[in-house]
Amino acid sequence: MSKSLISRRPAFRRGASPCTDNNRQASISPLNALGWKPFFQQQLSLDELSECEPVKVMAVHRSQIEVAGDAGDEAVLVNGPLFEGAAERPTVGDWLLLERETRRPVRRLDRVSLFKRMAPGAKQAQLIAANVDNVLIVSSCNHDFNLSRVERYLALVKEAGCRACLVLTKADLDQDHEQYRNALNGYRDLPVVLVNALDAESVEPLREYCRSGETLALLGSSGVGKSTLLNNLAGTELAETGGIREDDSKGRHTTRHRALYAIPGGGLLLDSPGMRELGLADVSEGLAATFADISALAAKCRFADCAHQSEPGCAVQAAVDSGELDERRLRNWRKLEREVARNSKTLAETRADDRALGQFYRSVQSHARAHKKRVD
Ligand SMILES: Nc1nc2c(ncn2[C@@H]2O[C@H](COP(=O)(O)OP(=O)(O)O)[C@@H](O)[C@H]2O)c(=O)[nH]1
Ligand SMILES: [Mg+2]
Ligand SMILES: [Zn+2]
Repeated sequence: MSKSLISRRPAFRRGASPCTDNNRQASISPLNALGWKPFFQQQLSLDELSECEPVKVMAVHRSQIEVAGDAGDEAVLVNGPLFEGAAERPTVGDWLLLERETRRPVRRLDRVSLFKRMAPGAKQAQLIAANVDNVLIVSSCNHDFNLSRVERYLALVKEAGCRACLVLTKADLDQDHEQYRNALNGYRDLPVVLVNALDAESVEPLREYCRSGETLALLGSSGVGKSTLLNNLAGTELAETGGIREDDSKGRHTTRHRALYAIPGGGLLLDSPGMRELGLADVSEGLAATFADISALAAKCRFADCAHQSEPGCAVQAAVDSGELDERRLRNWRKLEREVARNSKTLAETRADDRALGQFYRSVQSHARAHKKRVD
């Protein structure tokens, strides 16, 4: 890639760059403010240490990637694979190594965490974000509030090993807060914060999730107030917000692309467009952790292969009967287990197809080479 493909610019989200005075005052290097950690540093060879520079992917567009690093913010144009052997495009939050002189991406560093989803009908998982530390699961105090959806997000968050907090927005519009608190009684390891996302003071408790050097992701349906939260935490209008369309209450998709925003004096915040379907794939452990209570009950069933339907001695059904286990929760666990199994099968088939196709190309190439040698 030639140098002309790279454009360097000053802070692309002005007033909110991690290189702003706020961080300088706290004497945090730009890289550390972006979340650079020993885990990433250890991956660099001696050559790479002298010849390359790490940058963080702040936004991914069709033909360019916005990155930030010690040198400020710049855009890397993408046409074709990002670097030799790159199987996939990087995602927001990824760390890339750029060649210092040419600003050409050399490789992507291993990730601490990765969020991905299966879009409906897709054969491959779509990457959502990498290297996220904390997650705010955002729902509003209205018909959007849905425990089964919270459990879906939790499976994803636990798989990635992130810390999560449930934020219930629009608390100013609904005064019956107790119903939400009661519904969440059983979720002891999930802190719940009710906020008016439009009010700066109200969102203050959420700052502990986006300290300097940390990356916080906002997950939730469209229209629940993710961008509003972001703007209030940043203290400036960084992301566009929009009202919910009255006719279908589906929410206008004002946030069009996924991007990381630097909070002055704090960490990075990921805002993404609402994903109507967050299909789960490769999250077996996260799912087991989210429903650990059901697994614990299942261990007490009389039969090791109990399907928890109508078998005698089923501890899971007994817990439903006694009211200890919510039947909705059991139904959702079954549904998500099936979904994970189905999507994992699709992913495994896609990988096998890709491998077979790769082998086919290699054999065609080697035949062609052998033929050429004979002709020569
Ligand atoms: N009254 C009230 N309105 C809110 C609150 N949070 C968001 N809104 C409004 O809900 C609409 C959607 O918010 P937005 O941040 O764009 O949602 P997003 O799609 O999740 O990013 C906007 O009109 C906001 O002003 C809240 O806590 N209280
Ligand atoms: Mg938004
Ligand atoms: Zn059972």
